[in-house]
Amino acid sequence: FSPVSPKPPVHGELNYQKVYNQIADILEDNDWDDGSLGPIFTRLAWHASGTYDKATNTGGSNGATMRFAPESEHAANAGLSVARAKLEPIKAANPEITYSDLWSLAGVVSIQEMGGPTIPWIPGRRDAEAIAATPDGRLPDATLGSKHLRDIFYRMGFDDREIVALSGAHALGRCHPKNSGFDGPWTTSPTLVTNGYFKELLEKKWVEKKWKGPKQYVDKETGDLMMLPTDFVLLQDKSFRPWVEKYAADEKLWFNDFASAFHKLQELGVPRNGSEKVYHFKRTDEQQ
Ligand code: DDH
Repeated sequence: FSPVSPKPPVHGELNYQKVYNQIADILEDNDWDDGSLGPIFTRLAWHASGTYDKATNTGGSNGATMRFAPESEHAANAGLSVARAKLEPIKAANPEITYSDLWSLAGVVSIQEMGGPTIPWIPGRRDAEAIAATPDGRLPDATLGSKHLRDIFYRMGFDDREIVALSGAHALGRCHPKNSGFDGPWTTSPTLVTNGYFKELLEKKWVEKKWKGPKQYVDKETGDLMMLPTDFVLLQDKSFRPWVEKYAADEKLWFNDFASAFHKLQELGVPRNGSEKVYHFKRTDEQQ
């Protein structure tokens, strides 16, 4: 007999590894783009968080206000309704999880399952009403330069190294003319998290695409890969470029920096007291 009884299960405490696995199960989708919802889930998690403003402590992943117009209709969020809709069955199966936790968890699942680093994750975000949404213009505009990049990311509390580290997420996915006006993938493996974005940036010869669409770059050799003006800026700016070179040469360094920066991104504006449990999820292929 032990006087200490086992801790009773806390009502509503979710098995987050189970939710992780449920999201992992729906990632593969042969009807979607390159066969995975991982890139668009990553983008949803980023856009939910990237509205943060440190000076006013507004925006960020706490709230999931992109559920509502007008934030859902901000130009930067075009196309993300697909990601939100694809996560609805997971929300229905786990009604206790908030949308804000679900979207940020989907970002973690996607990055890990696509071969990226482990991203520490903390639950506890609370959903808010539309009134808490931030005004349009907080996410980066792909047509602008390094001053704009710094304005946007310094506002969230990131430095130059973190800006470059986060930009490496463009190893994933592609631009869709109907969403953003831009066209094409950044790398030849858009469903794998690799340092390929930095390698392509440095190694390919980039030329302006000749078309009626917005200014973007294509690789001269094949014309299959693309860079946005904001991607190209990382090569031109003397404080950004050294990090492009370091990350292209050392994937492990980038994985570490990316994991820290993505975790930080998802924590922006989330009230914490320091005693929260930090989760490190197992990838599905580590669970067999
Ligand atoms: Fe991005 N991104 N992003 N991005 N992003 C687009 C797609 C994806 C910018 C513009 C675009 C980050 C930073 C920037 C992902 C992740 C991240 C598209 C194309 C545009 C445009 C959308 C479409 O047409 O469907 C700009 C500008 C910046 C910047 O200035 C830094 C960051 C920090 C991340 C991140 O996750 C940490 C991902 C993933 C995609 C691919 C989505 C998809 O559907 O595929």
